[in-house]
Amino acid sequence: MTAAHPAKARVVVTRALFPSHIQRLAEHFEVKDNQADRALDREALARLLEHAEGAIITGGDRIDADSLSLASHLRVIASVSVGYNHIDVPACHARGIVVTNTPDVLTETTADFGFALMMAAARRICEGERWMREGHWQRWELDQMAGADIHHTTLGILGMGRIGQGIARRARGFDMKVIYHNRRAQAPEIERELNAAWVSFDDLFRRSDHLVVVLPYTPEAHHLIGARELALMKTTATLTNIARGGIIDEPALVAALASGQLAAAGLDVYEGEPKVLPELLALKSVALTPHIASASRPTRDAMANLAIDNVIAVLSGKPALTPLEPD
Ligand code: 8YV
Repeated sequence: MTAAHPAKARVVVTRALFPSHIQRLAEHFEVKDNQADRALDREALARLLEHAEGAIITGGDRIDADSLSLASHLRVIASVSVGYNHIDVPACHARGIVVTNTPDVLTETTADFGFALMMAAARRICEGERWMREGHWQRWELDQMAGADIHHTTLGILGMGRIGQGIARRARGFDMKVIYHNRRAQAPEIERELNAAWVSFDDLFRRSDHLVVVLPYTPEAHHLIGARELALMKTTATLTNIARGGIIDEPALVAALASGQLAAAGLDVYEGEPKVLPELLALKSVALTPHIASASRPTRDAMANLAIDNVIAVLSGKPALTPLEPD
């Protein structure tokens, strides 16, 4: 008599992944994918999780007590993101569900993009491109699209974590002075390596020529940057956000840009994304991108593979590679 094969564990995927990811998952699990990338409302998400033992989700999927209400078999939720503000981690842990994210694999790619968006805002690259496409270019002018310099200026980093450090390392090549603010200063050897100095929150706003926001989004970080902070900034300064939209009070940012209180902004994230404030869309001095800081093909591939590795580990009784620990 041949032994019956144990049934494969059931894994659901909320968004389309690369075909190679689905193939990999199918070698191990019974997979319910979403390669058609159908939008899932909260009820559909809860129903999808109902029979699953593992789930691969992304930053757009809100996981809380409601979406977990039917999920009595779920053992692991692997998010294809480093940020996890969309997940009620304590609610998952209370149900014995391991939660994982994708740190490290996206650090360098995201730091590249933060630097690029900061440069685009300062040097008016998006504005110039749009203006050319609109057919405005007739002749050279001395002050045409004249923006701010990057080299030999002061870069401010709000949130000197892994990605912030990646941006600071890039700044060395541009001879920038680097200042940063975190609740706690980094170890002296890290500060030395990055040639970066801790400054107070207000000083970061006062002294930065280019301020890049790379802070995790927590309740304390909600609208951390509003009219008061923007008023501290130099009128020649730029503000770039690659963290989460909710960290900046967007109407206050619009007002600061419109009044000339701030020279330019680079935004990859928005509080109500994918909806964007019409006032932001109308402003020339903002470089806008659709939440793509981690979007290089190799990095998105690595992020999804890390999520898959986490699901394989947990569902085969091993520790997750990158678990989110209870606070
Ligand atoms: C993702 C991100 O693209 O990792 C993050 O936290 O913001 C981006 O890299 C996004 O969250 C989709 O899951």
